[in-house]
Amino acid sequence: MQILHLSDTHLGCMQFNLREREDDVYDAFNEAVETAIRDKVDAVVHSGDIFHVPKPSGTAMLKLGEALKRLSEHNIRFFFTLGEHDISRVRDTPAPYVFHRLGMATYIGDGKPYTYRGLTLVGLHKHRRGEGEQLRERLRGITPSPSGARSILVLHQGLGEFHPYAYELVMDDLPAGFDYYAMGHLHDHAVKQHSNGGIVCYPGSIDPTPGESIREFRKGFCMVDLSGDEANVEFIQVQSTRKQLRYTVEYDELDGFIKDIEPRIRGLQKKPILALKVRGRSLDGASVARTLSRLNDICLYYIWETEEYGRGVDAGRVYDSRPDVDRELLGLAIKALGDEDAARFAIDELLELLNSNDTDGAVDLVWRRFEDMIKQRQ
Ligand SMILES: [Mn+2]
Repeated sequence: MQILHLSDTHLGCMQFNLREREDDVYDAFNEAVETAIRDKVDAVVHSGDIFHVPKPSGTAMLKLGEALKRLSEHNIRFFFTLGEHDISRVRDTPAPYVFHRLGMATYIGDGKPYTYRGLTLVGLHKHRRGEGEQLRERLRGITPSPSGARSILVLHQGLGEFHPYAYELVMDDLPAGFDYYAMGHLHDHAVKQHSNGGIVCYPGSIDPTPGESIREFRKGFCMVDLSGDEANVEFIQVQSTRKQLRYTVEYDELDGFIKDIEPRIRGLQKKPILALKVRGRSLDGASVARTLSRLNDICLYYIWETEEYGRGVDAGRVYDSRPDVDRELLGLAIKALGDEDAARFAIDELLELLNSNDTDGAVDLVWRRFEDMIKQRQ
């Protein structure tokens, strides 16, 4: 029994608003599908965030539909749960669920066990932070296959042991006895063995999404062999990936730097994306821009910032790693509201809707939250 596990495909997502970046995501997705077919896996398991938005474009829908058709021609079943990107805050049929209803894929986010070629699959759809208690309650009701057959649990949640502040669960909340915990939500690949013996694995996103900074990365999916005593996981890196590179360059050496990297960049199969920090004294922005314009031909997209010595860091400096703005914002909200749960609700859920001008969704969410609070007090 072998499965291909992938997650966070975010079909339809378009980093930097570039059509090429949308196509990159489809390329990566198709690569996973073709690998499943070539390696004759029994099933593909998707742990959620199939689409980037709850109302995906026709093209994104078509790409999923075509993939499902290819897989079914090779007798490979596609099982999935839903991530927060798939679920609309206003009541509607989630887009991936359409394929379940048409018999082209199997939704397993309802907590019921599914048996397939001797394997038991159970999953839950994404539960938001405010629903943590309901989620843990539902997990307590889930048990692996009693027959000793292989079983896997499919979830789209953050785990505290993998991500120190964006999580709803810890490993101890996971019901024991599953051979493999097919996780989605975190976009970096990570795998750990649970103290109960099972393997807990995030394949990560298949390509960088708009929230991820420009940096070098490894994106891919997992081949999971369940025929031995223990699940055996192999991470397969996507080959069609467009490289993203980050450099810090001295102003004086900028010209030489571009001459240096040009042949390397031309050797790549796809034009890369570049983030540059140019450091020096008495920087002339216009001259930097002129020099860098030579990158237009060889890069799909580049950004640059300057840092003037002696003047500290300019306001628009490029961070070496992703700044922890989320954490800062959350800290301030907790201070203001005096309650962590309320702060997480405000930042993670309400703010997101209000930012996209979804007032109806925000009102609906506040009502649901209010009803939940009343229920909890009864
Ligand atoms: Mn995601």
